[in-house]
Amino acid sequence: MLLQLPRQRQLDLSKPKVMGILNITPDSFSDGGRFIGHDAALMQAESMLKAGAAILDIGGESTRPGANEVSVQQELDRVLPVIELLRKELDPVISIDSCKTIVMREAVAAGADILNDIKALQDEGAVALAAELRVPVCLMHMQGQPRTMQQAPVYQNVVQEVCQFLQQRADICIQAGIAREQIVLDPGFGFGKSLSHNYQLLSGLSALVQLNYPVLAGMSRKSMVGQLLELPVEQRLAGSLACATIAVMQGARIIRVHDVKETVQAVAVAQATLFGVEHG
Ligand code: 7PM
Repeated sequence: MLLQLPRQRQLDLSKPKVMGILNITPDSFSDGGRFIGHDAALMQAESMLKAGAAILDIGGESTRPGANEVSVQQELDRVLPVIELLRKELDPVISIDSCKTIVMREAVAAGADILNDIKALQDEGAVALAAELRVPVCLMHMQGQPRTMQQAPVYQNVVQEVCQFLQQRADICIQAGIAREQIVLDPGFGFGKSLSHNYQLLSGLSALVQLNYPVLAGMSRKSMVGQLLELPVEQRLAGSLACATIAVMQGARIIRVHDVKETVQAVAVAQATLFGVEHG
């Protein structure tokens, strides 16, 4: 399980890795002035890498559940300067969280290594672009559209349906020339799923792992933690760590989180349980 990144680099997923979330939105680094914002993004990136993040996921908040649409130009203006800055200053592995083909293309040109698409490359031209760019892709499952998906999600068997969808998308990608080894699958926790659906998916995550692609799981601070425990977003760390641990124990290889330092510790415990300890 070795993802081939641009510029002759690789990401080894034989052991689970932590992906740190770096949201580039006006309110996440609120200041009005772009330079202070970029400074704050750089500092947060530096701290996540120091805490052990293997990947930084950069998003311009285009597709958050219930969120307002962001224009392509706005998204480009938000993410491109930060990608260039990170590439120059820290040279981390960067994924671009976007479903817009223009943003994907420009982000990779600016230095992004991985495409993270919550629409699983279903937009016009996205599969062909990923094949052309030869970068790894994360395909995520979502039922419905971001603005309305949480209204009444319905499944007969959520684990089976998510696996079926992701297997189909992976097949389409491979047919279009994307290397099998460059595909990561993600069940899309919270994207068109009820609380019960989310826990059925977490419980059955090993079924997705068995499709034989690296699996990414993103549950950090999500409502599957908050709704269950009746806690606001700033008190969801312990629940999120439990989710991360349970996912890694079933074979997930990338855990997408806000709280990198704590998650790296939880993942290390799960990893030692699964694979043993190296020394001592
Ligand atoms: C509001 C609600 C704000 C939800 C942000 C979110 C995933 C992702 C997101 C995921 C992959 C968040 C989500 N979630 N990409 N992007 N997998 N691959 O909590 O689960 O960050 S946005």
